[in-house]
Amino acid sequence: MSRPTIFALATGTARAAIAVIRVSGPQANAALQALTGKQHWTARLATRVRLRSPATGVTIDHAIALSFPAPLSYTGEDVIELQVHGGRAVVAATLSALAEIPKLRPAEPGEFTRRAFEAGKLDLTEAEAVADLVAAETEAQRRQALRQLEGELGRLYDGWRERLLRALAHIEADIDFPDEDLPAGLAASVGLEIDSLAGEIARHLADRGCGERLREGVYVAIIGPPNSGKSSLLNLLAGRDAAIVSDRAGTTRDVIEVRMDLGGLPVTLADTAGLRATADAIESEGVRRALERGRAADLKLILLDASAGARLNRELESLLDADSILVLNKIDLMPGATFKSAGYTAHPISATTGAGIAELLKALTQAVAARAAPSGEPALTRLRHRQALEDCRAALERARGAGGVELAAEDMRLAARALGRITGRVGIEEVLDRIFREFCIGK
Ligand SMILES: Nc1nc2c(ncn2[C@@H]2O[C@H](COP(=O)(O)OP(=O)(O)O)[C@@H](O)[C@H]2O)c(=O)[nH]1
Ligand SMILES: [Mg+2]
Repeated sequence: MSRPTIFALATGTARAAIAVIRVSGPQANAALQALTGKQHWTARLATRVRLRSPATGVTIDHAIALSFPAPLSYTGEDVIELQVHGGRAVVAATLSALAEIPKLRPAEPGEFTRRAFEAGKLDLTEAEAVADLVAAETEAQRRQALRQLEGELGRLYDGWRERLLRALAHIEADIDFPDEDLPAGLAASVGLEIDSLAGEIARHLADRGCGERLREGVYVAIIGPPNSGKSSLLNLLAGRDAAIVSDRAGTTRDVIEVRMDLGGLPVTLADTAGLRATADAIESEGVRRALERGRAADLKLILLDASAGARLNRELESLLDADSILVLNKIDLMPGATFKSAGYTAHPISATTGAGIAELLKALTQAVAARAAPSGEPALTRLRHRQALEDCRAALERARGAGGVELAAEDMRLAARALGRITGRVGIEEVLDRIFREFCIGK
């Protein structure tokens, strides 16, 4: 039985000039013929067509059609792409016309890319990079995703795996032909290779999570007592009124998040409820959430009201660490005052006049860059990869300590399998569904 032919809108659902609808599978060309009446197509040549409903013959739209015959297509199957006018009704009518054609069904999220992976067009790290590129909001995220799409990570992990398999082959030769005269020093050289691989993997793992943070965004929480101007600062940095500002203490009760682009790096900036003891049940839940976000945040902006004495309460004191930037707000109320702080560098600002904001932004951008800026090295970008690499490293360590070649060989096989899981060479069935579920439909 041949696999179903799938179709989906590849572009977003917002109204746009053009929408692209993709069809992939053995019936793709039949579908194109059913919609256009035209039988012969030049591969990859944009052709103007009149799309009609196969059921009623009624014209749906004037469109551009492209045919990508297998195997020179994204999925490796016959693919057609229709560029229709981007209105909702045009898209809906085209999709329902496709649904009427036998053996066609709507695609699931990531199904096109899954087929591309299954056809060997991409390895799993490259497939994941497609999702990252689609999700990339900032320049650095785009660059990281593109490097991964171009195979940088896949080559690194496959390269390690191949070295490991080569070392394993030496050991297996020793097991299978114990009486043969294997080159002297073989066991020692295999041991050295394992050490050097384990060292490279350990260095790759010790990247302080920069690649993963770049993918997900650096989380920055604004924390402080009520009325210190946290919501005002968030609005100022975000450039819009995302949070309610009021002179009533206890106004912000939930966590409000905005996405920002700081020098190409993605940041989620969170405004939180002011920290204070309160009898109000909703407000105290807000305080609990504020503390939780503060502890989990990559960076904290601890904001105090300079005109109110700028004292740290016990909760704030406990949050102040190397990931904190201390900020003194409302300096406009204290003209002529100088701000000296004991032990900490504090940034004096006014969320009302904008004084000091440029300097604060500079400090924040630097702190974000220290946690997420890409280095020249290929970066670890996903927890899935990290876990497999940890498994690999643990197996390599066991191999080094194993009492006998057979046991060492088994651990090396496990280590190689852990690496193979990352690029999708082995043991992948259980991870595929999870990976491709995270995609958009149409990709
Ligand atoms: N004078 C002055 N007032 C400010 C400044 N920042 C905030 N405020 C005022 O302080 C009050 C509390 O601000 P808000 O942003 O709601 O504080 P939050 O409770 O920490 O979120 C509001 O009346 C703001 O207008 C500032 O830099 N200078
Ligand atoms: Mg507030």
